[in-house]
Amino acid sequence: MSRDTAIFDLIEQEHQRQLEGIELIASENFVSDQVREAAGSVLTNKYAEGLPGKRYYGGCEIVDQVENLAIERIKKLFNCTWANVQPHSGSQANYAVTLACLQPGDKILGFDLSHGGHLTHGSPVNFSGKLFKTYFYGVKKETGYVDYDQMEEIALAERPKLIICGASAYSRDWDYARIRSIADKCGAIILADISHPAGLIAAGLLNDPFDHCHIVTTTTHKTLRGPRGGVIMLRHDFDNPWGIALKNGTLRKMSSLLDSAVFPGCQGGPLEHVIAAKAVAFGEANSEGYRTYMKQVVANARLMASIFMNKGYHIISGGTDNHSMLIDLRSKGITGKDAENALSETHITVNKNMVPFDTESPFVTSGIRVGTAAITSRGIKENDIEKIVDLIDQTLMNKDNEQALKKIKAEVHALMAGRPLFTW
Ligand code: DSN
Repeated sequence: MSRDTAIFDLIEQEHQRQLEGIELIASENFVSDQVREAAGSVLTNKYAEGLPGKRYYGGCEIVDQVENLAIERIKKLFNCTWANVQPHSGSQANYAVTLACLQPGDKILGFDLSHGGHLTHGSPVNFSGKLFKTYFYGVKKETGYVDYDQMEEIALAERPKLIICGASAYSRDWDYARIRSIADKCGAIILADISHPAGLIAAGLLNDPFDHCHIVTTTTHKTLRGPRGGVIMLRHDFDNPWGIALKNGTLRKMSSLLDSAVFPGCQGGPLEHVIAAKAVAFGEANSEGYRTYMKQVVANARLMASIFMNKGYHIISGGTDNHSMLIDLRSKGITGKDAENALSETHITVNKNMVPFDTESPFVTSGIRVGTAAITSRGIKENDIEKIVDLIDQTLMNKDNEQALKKIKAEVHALMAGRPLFTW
């Protein structure tokens, strides 16, 4: 069979795009060669519906060991007692949690998408908003920090069955103990979706959600630096509070309901090649080298936020505790859409993002979200951060000047030249 040059040429073009540009999308990262090798392995050929040791197909004795390794490694990483590593994505993981915990029409209290939340936390255009009755808390206008008083007020008035914390565009740490005290007052289960800061939590750089939140989900491809995918975890398993029992009358454990919600609830065959790549990434994350990487991600983000602020940019909440920041561009008279487009001209990749209390539509937006996980994987340290902020600022200030943008693009390529995608 001849080589499919149409596809492999495109893959090589994407490889070059990744090598040459400055990648600042807060949810992206660059994986190690071993993660890519596992994800592209012959395990893609195998069907393995079910769980290790309890499959619906023969020939699973090897993939059982792969999946068990992935489970053991993530349990060690987060000091938890149970994990399901099969969700194909973070959205699938969150879907499985709602399937395990809720009935259609039940109430969810989540973080407002336009304040930094995620589609699966109750947005009306997502399953979470279509199947459930949803309520939202947001950030305080004056501070940009989560408004826990508002969360409590809505929780006590509406008594949701599930409170979701976690975000896609929020640069501050979460007060999980406060959220637990609110949930206990209204009898809610808490889902912490730690997709963005998972790596920082694993490295001990942020508050630990596990002791306060009943269920934790994450994606594996953001700060965790693994293949695209999701995971569900519990530190403390518990009897489900809804009286769902086995034939012998014993209540089913939450872990058992979650396993069933993933398969057969919302997925078929697990992607064992991706699970192998997850196992490799979890192994890498269980190391001193990874913890050093995470500390550098945070140091780079803090410095970047402070340099932006010195240049007159408005960072929501006035800084960052994690790998990301949300920049409100209204003071500079530029929309998020125009900023994203201008930056792509100079080969700096960001995404336009709603800012809290935004007056623009989600297609235009007033802000951009910036993250440092990917550039740090390429070896960027503090001494390059000022240059990167300068290149962004120059691009935005010259967004209609083609000649200036060309010159900036050449500087971007020079800064990234010779850097591999992944450095350890
Ligand atoms: N789309 C992801 C992000 O960019 O944060 C969340 O799913």
